[in-house]
Amino acid sequence: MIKFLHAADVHLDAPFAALSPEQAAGRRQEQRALLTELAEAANAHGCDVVLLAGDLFDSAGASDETLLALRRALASIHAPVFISPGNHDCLLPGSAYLTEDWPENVHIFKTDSIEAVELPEKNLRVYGAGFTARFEKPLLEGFHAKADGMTNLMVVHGNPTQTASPYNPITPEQLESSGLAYLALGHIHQKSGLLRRGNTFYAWPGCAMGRGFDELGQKGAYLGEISGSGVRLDFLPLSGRKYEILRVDAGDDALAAITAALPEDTQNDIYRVILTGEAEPADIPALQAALAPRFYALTVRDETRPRRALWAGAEEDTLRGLFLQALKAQYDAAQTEEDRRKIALAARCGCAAMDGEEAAE
Ligand SMILES: [Mn+2]
Repeated sequence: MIKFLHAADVHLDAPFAALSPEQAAGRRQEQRALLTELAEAANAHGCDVVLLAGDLFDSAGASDETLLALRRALASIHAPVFISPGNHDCLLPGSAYLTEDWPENVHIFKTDSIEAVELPEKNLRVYGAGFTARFEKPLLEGFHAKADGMTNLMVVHGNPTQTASPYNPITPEQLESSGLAYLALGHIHQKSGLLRRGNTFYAWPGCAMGRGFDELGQKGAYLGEISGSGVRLDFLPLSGRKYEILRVDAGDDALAAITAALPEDTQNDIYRVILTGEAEPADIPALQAALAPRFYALTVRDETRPRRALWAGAEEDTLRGLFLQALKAQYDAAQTEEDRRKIALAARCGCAAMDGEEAAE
C-alpha cells in the first residue's frame, strides 16, 4: 500500500489586496503556518510520498520568510516531496524553484516534458512536469506510463474540465490510456472528490485556504492510499480562515434574523451577510457594529426590497385589486388584532404569490 498527501494551490505570498496591509501580512503568515500543518499531517499519516500540484507560490517570486518556512516544513517531512510548478509559480527565469537550494527529499519537476522518478524500495514511480510559462500545452498527450508492475503516479497542474483550457487541458481519453494509478492535479480551487476514468483515479484538492468570496467554505488537502483494490481518499481540513456568504431574510428584526441564522464559532471566519426579503431599510453600520465581535471580518449588505404598503393597489381593476378589496373589507370588519394580523399576512402572501415571490412572515 502507498500512502500519500496531495495538496495544491497554496498561493503563498498572495497579496490579499482587499485587506488592510496589516491584515494582509497576517494572512500571509497564516499561509506559512499551513506548511507546518501539511508537513505534520504527512508525517502523522505515515505518507510514502507528498505531492504538491502547483501554484504553491502565488507568483514567481517569494519572500525570504516564506522560503525559509517552506524549506523548513519540507525538510521536516519523512518522505520524498514532489513539486510540479503551475501557472502562478511557473518556471520563469528567476523562479525560486530554479534559483534556491531545496532540501534533499524534495524533487521539483523543472521542465514541461514529463519525467519520471523511481522509488524502487516502494515499487513506485512518480511522473511529473512543470509549467514553464503562464499557459501550458496539453502535457498528457500521447502519455502512457511504463507497464512493468510498479505503481505509477503523476503530479501535475492542469485542467481536466475544459478541453480548450490554456492550462494543460486533460481529456478523458488521456486519463483512460495513461496507465496511472493516481493523477494528483491542481489548478481548480474547488475540490473535486475522488474521480475515475478507466483504471486511473484522479482528483484535485482545491486551494489550501480561501482568499476571497469566490473561494467559500472549508479548504484543505487530500490524504490517500493506493492498494490493489484502487484508491481511497480522505479530505484533510486545514485550519485556514473560511469565507462564507449567508443570505438572511431580514423580516422585522434584521439583527435577530441574522443571529438566528448564524452557526456557532464564526470568530475566525470572514463573512458576507446579505439581507433579503421585504423589509424596512436596515441600519447597516449598527448591524455591523453589533455583529463584528463574532467574526474576523464581516460585511453586511442590504438587498431587501422596500415593503409595499399593504393595501396599495386595492382600487385597481385587476386581479390584485379585487383580491385586496375582499381582504380589506374583512380586515376593517375584524374584531381582534390577531384576526387583523392573519388577514394582513394573507394579503402579503397572496400578493407575493401573484408577483412570483416568496412571502416573508
Ligand atoms: Mn491556483
